Amino acid sequence: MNFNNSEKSYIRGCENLVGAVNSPVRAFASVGGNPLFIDKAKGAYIKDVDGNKYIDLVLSYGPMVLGHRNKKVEKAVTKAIKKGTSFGASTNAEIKLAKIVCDAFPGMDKVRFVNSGTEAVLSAIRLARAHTGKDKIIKFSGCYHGHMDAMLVAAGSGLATLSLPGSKGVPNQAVENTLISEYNNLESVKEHFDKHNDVAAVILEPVTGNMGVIQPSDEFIRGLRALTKEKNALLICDEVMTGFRSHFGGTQELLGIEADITCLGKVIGGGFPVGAYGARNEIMENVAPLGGMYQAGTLSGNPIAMAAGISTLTELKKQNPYDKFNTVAQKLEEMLLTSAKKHGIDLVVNRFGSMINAFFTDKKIENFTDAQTSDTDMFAKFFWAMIENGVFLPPSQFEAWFLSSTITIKELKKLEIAIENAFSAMSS
Ligand code: KE4
Repeated sequence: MNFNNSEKSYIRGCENLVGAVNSPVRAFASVGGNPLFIDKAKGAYIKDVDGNKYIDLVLSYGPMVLGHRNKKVEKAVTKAIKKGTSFGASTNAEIKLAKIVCDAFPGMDKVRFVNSGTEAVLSAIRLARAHTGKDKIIKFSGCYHGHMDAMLVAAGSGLATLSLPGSKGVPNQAVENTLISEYNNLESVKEHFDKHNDVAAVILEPVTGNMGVIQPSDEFIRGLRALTKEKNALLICDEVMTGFRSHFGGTQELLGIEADITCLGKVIGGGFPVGAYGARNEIMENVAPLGGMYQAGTLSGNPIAMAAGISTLTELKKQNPYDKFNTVAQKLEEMLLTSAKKHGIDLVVNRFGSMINAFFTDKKIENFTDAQTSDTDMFAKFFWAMIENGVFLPPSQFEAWFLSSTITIKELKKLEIAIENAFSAMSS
């Protein structure tokens, strides 16, 4: 495969962009080599600037659940653009998307649209503090909730990949109210509540994607819900990645819990910058202009992004691809495990709905410490071997791979061959 044009773009990109990227994970730091530059995409496929074509399991880290250039979404966006792109005033499109989202989440009466998952989380944390009058926030190591100061403590995703414990530029004062627990370990949460009576909220990814895919145990997730209720703390489910990916609504519903505040992003923007946070009325009425908690945004509720979100969720509801996602993910898991076993490679596959990933370890992966036993060098070899075989995976052991509804038997056959070729090359 030739990557000459990507390399030229990388060199040019380094002139005026930091590391030639606008988000660290795109730099391919943890898999080595130079990043790919993408030219275009359609359906289940993406093409780089050298014309190499790949089955896309990155899907923009989640948003492209209908695949690239879905006809209905493209038509809706094109129509919206012809009416103007931004007004700084309310539009009916915001009302329409808000209703679709709130109707999909039993515990959500109102929603506020913002422009990214990070903005959704920082607003949700401010809201939890406003509603409870308390300051402490408990998060879980390995979970990533965007790059707000208070969350950049033992975060997963980019930081885990770069193995930085926090981030430079985050003052101690910004994280002194952030407490860290271990995912799937309820005791580690109880310990904080035993020591602190000013915990405003616990925030978690209801199924993680940022330390690879990890499901909560029933005992953990239900215990966490009960504990937060008992301690008058709010439960914030960060569904930026999981929202609408494994069920038309929140993963929380599949897990049998109801969050107090839910954060959303990715899928609800259909490839455009949209984040959101929502809750029942008594909580959301704290938010300006109704209440004293301030949060604002020039492009919040942007009409083009709303059109993309409305058409994506409308098409998603119509397609209802969730059983198919489970079937495709199960087949992918079987292919990975069968081929890894044949070539004597230690592999664990975790999946939940349309999120799946492989860990190069023989350990059961239930938390970030487990995930870190993965052999990231093996992952890097696998990543490039899959690129050579026409499959684009997220360039990090600590990311989820995503399925879109455009994946068919044809792509599954290609994936099976690619996996077998990759493991065969790695074991020889
Ligand atoms: P954004 O600010 O990147 O839109 O969302 C932050 C965020 C919040 N919560 C969860 C659970 C998330 O997964 C994310 C962002 N996810 C990463 C992928 N691991 C985005 C990819 C990137 O950083 O470039």
